[in-house]
Amino acid sequence: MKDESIKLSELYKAMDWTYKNYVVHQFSELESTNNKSLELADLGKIFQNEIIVAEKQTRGRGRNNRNWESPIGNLYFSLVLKPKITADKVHQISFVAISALRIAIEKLTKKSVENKWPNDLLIEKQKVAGVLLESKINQNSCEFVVIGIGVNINSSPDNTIFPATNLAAQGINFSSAEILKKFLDEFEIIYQNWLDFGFDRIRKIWLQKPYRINQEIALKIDQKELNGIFRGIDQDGNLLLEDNNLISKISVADVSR
Ligand code: BT5
Repeated sequence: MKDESIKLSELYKAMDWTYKNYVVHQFSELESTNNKSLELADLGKIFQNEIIVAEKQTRGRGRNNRNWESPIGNLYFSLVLKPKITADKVHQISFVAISALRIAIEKLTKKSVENKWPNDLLIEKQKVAGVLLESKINQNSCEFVVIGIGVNINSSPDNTIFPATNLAAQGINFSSAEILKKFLDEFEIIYQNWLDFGFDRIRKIWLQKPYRINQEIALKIDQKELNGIFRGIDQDGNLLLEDNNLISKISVADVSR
């Protein structure tokens, strides 16, 4: 693993550093840390617990290829994992990651941070971070997972559908390295918990701080809007929406309100 890491840094002029079991490849600019991680993982040139960081991204992505505003000053990284799991469990890792990030930010900042389903973090009801999980599946088993995370540290866009914020605007000052390290501290505990005991533990951690639980929410699914009461998440991370005393399970949507 060490030899390959060195080759990678020579090849791409990345600056490398290590933290615990993790190797961090730090780039000044990339299209997207997820794109680079997916490309390298596919070529077999990046391994479990390696992280790609970029100081800025020129084509940062959210879910469904949406844009993730990525100017210099915020944190953008992707962590590569190779868990021995079946394809149906892969999406659970995004709840593991966002829960670790929430706890990390709460511990560092002493601010209350909420989970907006499925994997956004809110401070004062505004989005401060998001996760984009991507993976390669081969015959129903997972070859690798890329956990992409963006945290707004110094700036946030003001033209988003759901309001955005950043840590500086909330009076909080931490460097991207401090946030990344704290995330890794929390992630290694929660990830191991998930591997050992399954999703139920993660579900409970996620449900410690859900945005608008037992309140009216609006969901966007493609062009349609659904309204109902948010009743939490099920054993697989689906959103539970109550309408007319009926509960529906929603696997893909945006909570727009
Ligand atoms: C997400 O998508 O929230 C996942 C964001 C993941 C970004 C990281 S950065 C490192 C890694 N490399 C990548 O290329 N991506 C990952 P989603 O839930 O689809 O939210 C996207 C929506 O959030 C956009 O359509 C905008 O409305 C809004 N948005 C864009 N940039 C934002 C920002 N910096 N802060 C808050 N909201 C933003």
